[in-house]
Amino acid sequence: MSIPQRVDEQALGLRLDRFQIETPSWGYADTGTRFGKFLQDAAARTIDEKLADAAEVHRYTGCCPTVAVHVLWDFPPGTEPEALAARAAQLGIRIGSINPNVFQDQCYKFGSLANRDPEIRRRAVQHILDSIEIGRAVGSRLLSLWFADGTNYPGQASIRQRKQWFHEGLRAVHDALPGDMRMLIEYKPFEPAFYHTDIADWGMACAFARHAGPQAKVLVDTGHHLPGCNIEHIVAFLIDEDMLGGFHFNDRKYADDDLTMGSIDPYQLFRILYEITAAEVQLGHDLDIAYMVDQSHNLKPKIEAMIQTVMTAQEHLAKTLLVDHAALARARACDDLVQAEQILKDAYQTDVRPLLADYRRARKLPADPLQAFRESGYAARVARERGAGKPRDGSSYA
Ligand code: PSV
Ligand code: MN
Repeated sequence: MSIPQRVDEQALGLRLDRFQIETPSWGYADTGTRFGKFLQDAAARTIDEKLADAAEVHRYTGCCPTVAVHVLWDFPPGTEPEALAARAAQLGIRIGSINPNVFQDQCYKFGSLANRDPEIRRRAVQHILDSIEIGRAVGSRLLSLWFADGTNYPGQASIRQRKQWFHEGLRAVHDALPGDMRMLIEYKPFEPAFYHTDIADWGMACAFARHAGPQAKVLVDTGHHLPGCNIEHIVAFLIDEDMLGGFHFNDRKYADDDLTMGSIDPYQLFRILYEITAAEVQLGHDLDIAYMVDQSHNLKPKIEAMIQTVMTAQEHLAKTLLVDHAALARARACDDLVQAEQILKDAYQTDVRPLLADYRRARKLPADPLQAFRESGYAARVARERGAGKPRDGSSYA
């Protein structure tokens, strides 16, 4: 199916120009499952290498100028945030969202902001406040919060008490935000907690954000939903409440699988992005949403997988920009369900790859970023450099 004549390709290009996607530092490092890690020679070992890899993704795609950082993983003691920001700038990118980590230290075994020990709650808040300072130092305007807090057994703790502790902690964090920094609250139904999770779904995240203050919004990680969940409905609802702050893009088959965006259910990705486009068309302006990838590819080569993700995101946004909104309104006005669905499907089934190739050529980018990266030799070169001293046993490689 070809691009319909009524589509303004210039406007479509300009919307794509404004669709910037943040990639995660942790997506360039060796990762695994709880059963072990399979190492890749080319995987980044340090934050400098992660930044270099992120810069490669931006070089070929032109739409990934920022990198999300995870404070404990990327700022080992002695790291100068300003120096890191300067190194990113030299590579042509910037530090994006700051992700505090109040889940891996031993003290958080029974929770962070919901820990029954006030000293641990205080420590968790302090770490987040320190993360805000890092954000300030690197020029970031996004604090992205995810908590592993929860319980494993009925009776283990008072769910209501823990909720109140969360309100307190998040309010304290919000009070410390600079005026131009936004805080995003991410939810997840389970894992690592297996009975109840303190911020388990969008409604809880939304209530916590509202209670915390006006700079707090909800972050939707597409992998953090139970099977069958209608994610686009959540997205539409949050948009209408002016509470959608950002995404962590990935795909899932079973749980939080961290699979490549659109690899399992591309039509779902289209339906999610369509809700954004529909709202933007109706409102006449872009929504202020942070688009971020949260994927750790255990088996795929990391940079290639990231480029593949970004291209998939652009393709699906482009498809939503082809929807004939006027025809859809007419179909809805006479309850023509078949025609309404067909209008979405026509857009979804259009092959936008030639259009995107032209779009990229016009911006002096490779028409096929993935192919261009593959031909660049970067992966083989860094594999030689980084793979040399790497232990062969994944379990002993931190
Ligand atoms: C948790 O599953 C999560 O989605 C959060 O966003 C973390 O920051 C990220 O993954 C990395 O572990
Ligand atoms: Mn996430």
